[in-house]
Amino acid sequence: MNPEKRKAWWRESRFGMFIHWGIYSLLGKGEWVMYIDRIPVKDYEKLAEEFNPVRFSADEWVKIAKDAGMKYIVITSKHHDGFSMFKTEVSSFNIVDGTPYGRDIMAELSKACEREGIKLCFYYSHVREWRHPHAQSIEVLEPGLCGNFGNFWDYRDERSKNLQIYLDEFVKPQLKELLTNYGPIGIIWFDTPSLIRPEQAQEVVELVRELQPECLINSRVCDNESVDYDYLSLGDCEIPGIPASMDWETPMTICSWWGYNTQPDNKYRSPVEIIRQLVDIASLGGNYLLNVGPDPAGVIPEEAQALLKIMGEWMKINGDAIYGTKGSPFEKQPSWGRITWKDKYLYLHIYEWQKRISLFGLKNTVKRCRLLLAPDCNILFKQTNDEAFGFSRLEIDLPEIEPDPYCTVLVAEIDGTPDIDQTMIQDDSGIIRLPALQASLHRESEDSSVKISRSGAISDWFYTEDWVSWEFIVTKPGDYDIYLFVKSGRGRQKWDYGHEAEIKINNRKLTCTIDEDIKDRTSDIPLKIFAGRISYDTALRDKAELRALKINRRNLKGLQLLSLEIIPADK
Ligand code: H79
Repeated sequence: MNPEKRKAWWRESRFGMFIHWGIYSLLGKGEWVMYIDRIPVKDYEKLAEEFNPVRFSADEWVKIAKDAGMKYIVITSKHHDGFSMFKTEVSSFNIVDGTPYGRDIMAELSKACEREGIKLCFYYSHVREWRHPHAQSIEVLEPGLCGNFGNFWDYRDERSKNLQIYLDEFVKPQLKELLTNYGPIGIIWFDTPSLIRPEQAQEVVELVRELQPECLINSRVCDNESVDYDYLSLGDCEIPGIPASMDWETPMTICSWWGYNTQPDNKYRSPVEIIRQLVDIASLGGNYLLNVGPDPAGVIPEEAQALLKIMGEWMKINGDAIYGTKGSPFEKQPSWGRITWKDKYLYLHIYEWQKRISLFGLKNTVKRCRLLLAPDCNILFKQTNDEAFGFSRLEIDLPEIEPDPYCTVLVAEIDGTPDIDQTMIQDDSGIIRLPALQASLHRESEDSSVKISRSGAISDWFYTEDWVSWEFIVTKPGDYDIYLFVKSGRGRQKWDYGHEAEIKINNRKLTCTIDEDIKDRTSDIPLKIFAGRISYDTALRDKAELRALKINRRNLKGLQLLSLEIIPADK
């Protein structure tokens, strides 16, 4: 099966529902409760006897997903706890043989999905499991850091564990059941590949391919690119700063957790957050897989349902700007929102409603503009071309209407596919933002490893011989403050600070020190470092060069730069 053909439905979909449901839901502490509370297998097994989700309705779940605008459902068939949410011959610890409920919810979901045209997909934890004595325990968490996310309380002898036995005796027979008994499956969504060897993972992949050639496989089957997976799963809840190099998807939770959680620290996201996450991701060409954790009775929590309802109302009007679209053709995100496109349509997702928005660098002719929420509203626009600097500008007057509270979409119909001049130009906000993605990297050190990371930062910058530059156009003379935006570390990660930088701009040389902001050590809000004030007397094309005079690389993070920004002094 041609992989491109296999992926077509998934690319078109853009938006799916993730469901974490299992016997852990009974405890209301998320899907990791067995591990976090070190519950022995023999005690955990007793939970199954209490699992009786009498309010479960496959039709209702599928309707909720469909009404929200989701096109596929990925549900936990077996999570790390080892309980199978489907009928299996491999172990009686499953929903049909091990619970008073005794029904195969996957069979019911498969029928409901088929009826409604939703693709059913299975999450399957294929390496980490706390019940099987041969599942993996010791894992490499990040370079240089090991941990034990396995069951080390029941199965203490780490050397007796043999992942191959688990794969052969448990995982593969279960995959065979999942891919035989429930009709066509959209994706087998693997998780936590950890130390599975590429040849072991490739065997798993081949089994899936043999059983259902059209079924997709995500990259978490193995941390090794030699394995033939279909698309990249980013980190849990990771929203990248730049498009990934292949088809990708972000798994996201609607609240703080995946599995049902009733703890007081569990917070739901807001409608504006989830709608804009979907748009942000679509504008970078990715899929959004949004998770809900049904309760032990089988009900999707009310808070989640309310959010999905709002999402669905937005998608009903704006779905055209999401389904089947491609990521923004512009390298730089506009200050007012995000962009997607398909065919001859550019979709401008406006977050900050205002009298007028501008778009720079579009070389196509715009034929007409319309709003998805008010198609009949007449939209005035103007395209001009600056002779001196050779850039094009599209100005759109936004009508005086009540905008969508989350994101208002304007469609610009153009002649053909987008043709973009990526030159950086001062926009209406007056700010000239020079992002990492658009920097020219000058790798002048012999050992240079400097690159743009997925988060959109210049990273692995360890040597002072390397430098970066940007070209840009200033349209408004005046006084400007120069800032560096530097990535800041979160959680247990140790970041590097104490760097010194030199910026050449407008024939001036500015220097600054990049130090830790001790007030807020844990947030990932970028550090904003002031480098100095400059003054432009006329409009001009300029170049900024950034050199590192000193880089502290003790924690192997080095200088991680997000952007250089030229901000009007009065802002
Ligand atoms: O299924 C969801 C998660 O259970 C799973 N991936 C998503 C899709 C996942 N597996 N591993 N991880 C996520 C990493 C999780 C680490 C943590 Fe923890 C679990 C952080 C908090 C709970 C381990 C236990 C570290 C601290 C406590």
